[in-house]
Amino acid sequence: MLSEVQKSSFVDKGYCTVQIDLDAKWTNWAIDLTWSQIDSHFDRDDPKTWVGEIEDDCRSATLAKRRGRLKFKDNVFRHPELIRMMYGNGPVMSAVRSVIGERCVGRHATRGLYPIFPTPQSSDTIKGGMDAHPFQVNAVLYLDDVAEDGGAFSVWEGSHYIMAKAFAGRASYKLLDNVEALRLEAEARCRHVMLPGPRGTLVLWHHRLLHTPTTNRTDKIRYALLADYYRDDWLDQVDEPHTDNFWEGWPLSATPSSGHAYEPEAPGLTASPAKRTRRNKELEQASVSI
Ligand SMILES: O=C(O)CCC(=O)C(=O)O
Repeated sequence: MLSEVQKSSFVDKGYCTVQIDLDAKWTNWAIDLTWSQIDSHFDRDDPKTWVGEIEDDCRSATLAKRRGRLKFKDNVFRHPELIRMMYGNGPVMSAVRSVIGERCVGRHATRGLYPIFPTPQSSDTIKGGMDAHPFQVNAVLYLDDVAEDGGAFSVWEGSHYIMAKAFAGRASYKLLDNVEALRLEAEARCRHVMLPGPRGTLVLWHHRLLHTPTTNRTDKIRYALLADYYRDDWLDQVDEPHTDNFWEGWPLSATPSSGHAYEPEAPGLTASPAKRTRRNKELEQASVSI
């Protein structure tokens, strides 16, 4: 069950964090499972070998080119223990039900295991992304401690109210052509925050929130398990248009005291690439607690 503060954060900023008491036996097991998917020329005990071409379930590319980010899905996402960690765990389900409601159902697959290897030489450029598949809330669960510069998940606070316009309806999942313009608007108007946290940190974020994993500049791998959640009739709603009530169908509402977390639209507020790069550098240096 989320507190009122966590629920308000989800409504206003589009995300909240929850500390889950996870047995180290299972997080270590999930880290071992991650390693079972990694190309054998990467030696777990020898970081010097963590270079060059590597394949995950999306593509084969050098670690530098993919900025250290790997996604393991096909061989692991239906693993019963991963499903148990995300859909059979009382505190996780209770937190997710606080934002989706009792009609949130467990699923037969997680998104998978998403490690981020150190690539300290990567550029500072940060670009937000949107996901084009059906879900209502995603959860990022850290399997080990994640430092701010250690590949933390990051979001643009309040951007869900802006990025929702990149979809035809409230549950539709095909991106419209306006997505790039909205992304620039959200990056200019919303605060970008990194979300570091100890092992067991669960980040719950709204499906319309602009987000991105960040570069890992430490010497330690970022380990995470991701899973999507939605209510049992979500897929039936894909053709439903937006309504004036952003939170229709959610057990949440914007309160009179809640404000949008982003800057009001101002004439001349633009996001030139130079400004954005400078701002991203500042943000990367700023310390943001969860
Ligand atoms: O690995 C992460 O921290 C997030 C991954 C992500 O943003 C995505 O797959 O949409």
